[in-house]
Amino acid sequence: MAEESKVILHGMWASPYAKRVELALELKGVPYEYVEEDLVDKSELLIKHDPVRKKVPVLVHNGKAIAESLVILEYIDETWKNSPKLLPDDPYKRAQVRFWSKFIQEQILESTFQVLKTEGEAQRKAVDEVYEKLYVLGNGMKAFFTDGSNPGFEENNAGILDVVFCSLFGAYKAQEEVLGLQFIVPDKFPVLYSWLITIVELEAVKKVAPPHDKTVGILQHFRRYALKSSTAT
Ligand SMILES: N[C@@H](CCC(=O)N[C@@H](CS)C(=O)NCC(=O)O)C(=O)O
Repeated sequence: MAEESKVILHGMWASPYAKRVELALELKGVPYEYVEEDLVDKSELLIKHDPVRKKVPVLVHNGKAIAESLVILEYIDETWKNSPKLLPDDPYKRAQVRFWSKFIQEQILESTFQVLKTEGEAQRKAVDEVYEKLYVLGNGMKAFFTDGSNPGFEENNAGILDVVFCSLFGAYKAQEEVLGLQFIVPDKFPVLYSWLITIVELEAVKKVAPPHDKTVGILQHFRRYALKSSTAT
């Protein structure tokens, strides 16, 4: 454990990016203070700590601020070296974890937002795009898991990839309720499905997961707002 640590996390309960950091701190057993941000009226401290993006999450460790969720996850792993190791020791496996985490962040997350923001034909197209990307991820994970890189089947071997995947699909029941469809369809994506249902059972995940009804509420709100804005333009 790092000595004399004062850790503050600026987050927002529904942010998948902030959830990743909460989950990583929880898995590592790092005590921290949590500051819930109102994203329409951000705190002066958030703006001071992240003047470039002014976004959550920001982790402040002994007065030093770190922004960008994937950067923060690596910082946590390098600072608190106790298990679980969030990144593998082997450089090649580490590179794979970084590659697939970015793939989830840059490709899949954006496409799932499109599904939430559209309806009718546009939504069908967006869903197909998510499925294409999940198919690629599923194949990638099959290869990754079978070479001995276990996904987080236990609290003590969960890593960055588990955290990133879970931050996007951990609330899959709420997503299904709001959208009336499944992203991680068991028959289409068996590896991803068994990975997901295993991760959501981890104690740390249950601890940081927001309540189902609250998540349904914000997804519905976000969807209504996005659909209204698109018909207004
Ligand atoms: N790439 C960033 C994305 C962070 C992000 O987009 N955060 C959103 C909340 S989900 C935010 O703070 N939005 C406020 C704004 O854009 O003003 C990360 O991984 O940390």
